[in-house]
Amino acid sequence: MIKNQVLESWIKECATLCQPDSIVWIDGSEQQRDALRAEACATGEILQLNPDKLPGCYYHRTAKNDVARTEHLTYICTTDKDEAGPTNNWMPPKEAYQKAAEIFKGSMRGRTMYVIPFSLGPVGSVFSKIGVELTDSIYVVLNMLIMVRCGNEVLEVLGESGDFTRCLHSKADLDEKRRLILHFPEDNTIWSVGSGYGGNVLLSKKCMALRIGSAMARKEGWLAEHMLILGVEAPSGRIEYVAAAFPSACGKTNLAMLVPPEGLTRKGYRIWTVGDDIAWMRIDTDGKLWGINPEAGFFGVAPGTNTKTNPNAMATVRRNTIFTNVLLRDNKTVWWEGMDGDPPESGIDWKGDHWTPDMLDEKKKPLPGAHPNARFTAPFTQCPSASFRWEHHHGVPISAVVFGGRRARLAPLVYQSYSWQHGVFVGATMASERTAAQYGKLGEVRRDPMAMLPFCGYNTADYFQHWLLMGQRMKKPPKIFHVNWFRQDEEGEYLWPGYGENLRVLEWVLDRCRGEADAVATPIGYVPTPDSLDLTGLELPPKIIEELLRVDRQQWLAETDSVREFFDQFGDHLPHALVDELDSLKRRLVTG
Ligand code: GTP
Ligand code: SPV
Ligand code: MN
Repeated sequence: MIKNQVLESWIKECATLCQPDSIVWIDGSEQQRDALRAEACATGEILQLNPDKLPGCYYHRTAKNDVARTEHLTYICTTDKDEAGPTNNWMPPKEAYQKAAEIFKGSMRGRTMYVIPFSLGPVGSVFSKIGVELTDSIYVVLNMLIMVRCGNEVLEVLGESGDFTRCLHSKADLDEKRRLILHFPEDNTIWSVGSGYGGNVLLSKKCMALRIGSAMARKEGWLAEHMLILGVEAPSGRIEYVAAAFPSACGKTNLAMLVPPEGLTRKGYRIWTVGDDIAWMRIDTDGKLWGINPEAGFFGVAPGTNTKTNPNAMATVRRNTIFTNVLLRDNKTVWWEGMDGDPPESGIDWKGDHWTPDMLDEKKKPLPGAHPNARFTAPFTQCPSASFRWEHHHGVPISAVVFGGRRARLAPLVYQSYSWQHGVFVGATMASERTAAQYGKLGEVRRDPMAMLPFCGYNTADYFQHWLLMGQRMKKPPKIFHVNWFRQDEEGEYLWPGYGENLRVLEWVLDRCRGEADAVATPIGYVPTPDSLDLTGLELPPKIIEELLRVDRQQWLAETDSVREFFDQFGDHLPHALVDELDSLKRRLVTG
């Protein structure tokens, strides 16, 4: 085995700090995976599900206080506070290392430290980056084995002198007061302690692919984004790719795995899933933007997933899947709110308590059996719509970039920006209602630029500038759009049916990229004419369509005030181009 001295001495250093009883290298073999599963089953860390109904599937429950990313305990640790910017929590590196070391100290006594070498992106591709995660959790190891390419082949590419992101994780005692998720972009290092939940501990995901990744991307001139990538195959056989950024739990996995509604299937449309959460994109020699999905698995939201909303996800999670914080049925299968069929008569809920569907919580609302942020971890290749270009080392060419949020009011179903610069403004000012994917007040509207608010590893204003520069460097930049599947009526009912029907909007988006669909120029951008959307087979009254596409000047003017406030916090860092865009928007809204 090739020895990387820097890796060896870093592992030694971490072992001295955490004091594990032993160190085990993850080689990526089935044999080792089986042994780890058996061990975790023996300790109760995971439970094997019904092997007839859910072969290769396992069940895990996190601690009750540890069920979503903890953004308030997540820090960007740079020497200069300005580098982290006003939207990130910041700690000076020295203080951060010291604070976390106190918690890491001896935290692995009586435990094994697993060494997981992994590659984000196909092993050896120009896009790819290597990381090594050290963890004391078998649950983390088993998830990482699904989520990223792990093991010896990665060490071979790393070689004797290759660089890698140093990811240290310990559950420690899972105490919220002793939990920290720390990023050190200057040292290419991540330290996470005190949690056992997904995005806090699968360090390849949000921590490396986005926070450290975005900082690398700025330096190296590419983009690391919280985006799905999908291919739309048109009746002619032509496939065009769309990258879309929606905040957590706002529909990326669903859109990425979309099944065309009947009307459009008949037309001959087909969807190819390239990625559902993260996109790394570069400008290729043709002057266009190309993207890959750096991951190898899905860590998807379970509640709401069923054979109608997302049949591809349901097919994906039938085997070799880890279910976290869902309801455990008496027959050792799983259930969650919004799954097909009736709720089971009884089961064990995500907290580990006996559950029946008639139980109520303190507010007299039905007591959920699964946590709203319950997740499945499943291999990418099991998805029936998995793109045949998924592992292509050049990735796929991106025709359109789509931003979207969850907004009951204001944002129409879809609109197109006037230019790349305007599109960056649209992304920079997007907002969404808070979901269960992070701690905080549910439903509160917050600005979430490019769906990266919790994931940008440096000053968000500098990130806007980076986006502007990327556009200037491209010969043929993708067109930029904004969508909102979540517009509601006065009763709180969704106006748009969503899910598969969203393809109707993608069709318009791609037609626009080719200059083949009609639109009206409004103050906020191009909005479809009602006839330019193919709504065949959808029984939506014209009044609803009108409402979905309506741009309310007064509401948008109020929005510009809130955007100005949002921009103000960035001071000198904010690119002038975005202030110009805000002024132009206001002018268009006032003068029509
Ligand atoms: P993360 O994994 O947290 O990044 O989430 P995500 O963006 O991948 O969201 P996901 O696709 O898992 O969807 C989250 C929730 O939104 C689920 O409960 C879905 O059922 C719901 N959802 C997704 N698409 C639509 C849609 O078009 N309309 C409506 N009304 N709900 C949707
Ligand atoms: C998200 O919250 O955007 C997720 C889940 O994709 S987590 O991995 O927890 O970040
Ligand atoms: Mn996500």
